[in-house]
Amino acid sequence: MTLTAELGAAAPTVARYRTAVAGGSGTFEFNSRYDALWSWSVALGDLNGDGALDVVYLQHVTPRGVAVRFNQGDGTLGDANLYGTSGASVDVALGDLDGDGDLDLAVAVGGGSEVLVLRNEGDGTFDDPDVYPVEGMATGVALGDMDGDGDLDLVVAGGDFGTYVFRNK
Ligand SMILES: [Ca+2]
Ligand SMILES: [Ca+2]
Ligand SMILES: [Ca+2]
Repeated sequence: MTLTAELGAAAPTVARYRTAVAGGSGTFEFNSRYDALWSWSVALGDLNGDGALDVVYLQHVTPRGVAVRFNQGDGTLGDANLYGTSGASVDVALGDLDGDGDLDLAVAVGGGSEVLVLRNEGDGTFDDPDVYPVEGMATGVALGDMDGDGDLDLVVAGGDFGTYVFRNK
């Protein structure tokens, strides 16, 4: 399945695992580095719909937040757009959570004991997040259609307090 076809499909998509379309040896050489303050967790997805994979990572220390760097089309990345978080965020997952065809973000904020959902405005920018509190620390987040109704649900690792499932309404 090509990236374009996958992102254009009506079915919910989670941009975490992909199959290479051609070749590759499975060994790597360093290419480039971009400045960040304690970069933590990383995910790829085409957030602005231009066909090129963009990069999302979490900036773990002040100024804390969710950082988005758009792919310039040649694999190089532009400046970071930073969306602030109250506490230190530790994990991010991408998927179309509101079914409008663009990739949204789910972020586990360990320092704030909450999960944030940032809905894509369509161009890879994000308004204020929806906040879902959990007990203890949120330590990980994953997206998938848990109840088989066609939309992506939210599963959160909550440290000592267990694992939480949030069903998409
Ligand atoms: Ca893009
Ligand atoms: Ca969306
Ligand atoms: Ca569902």
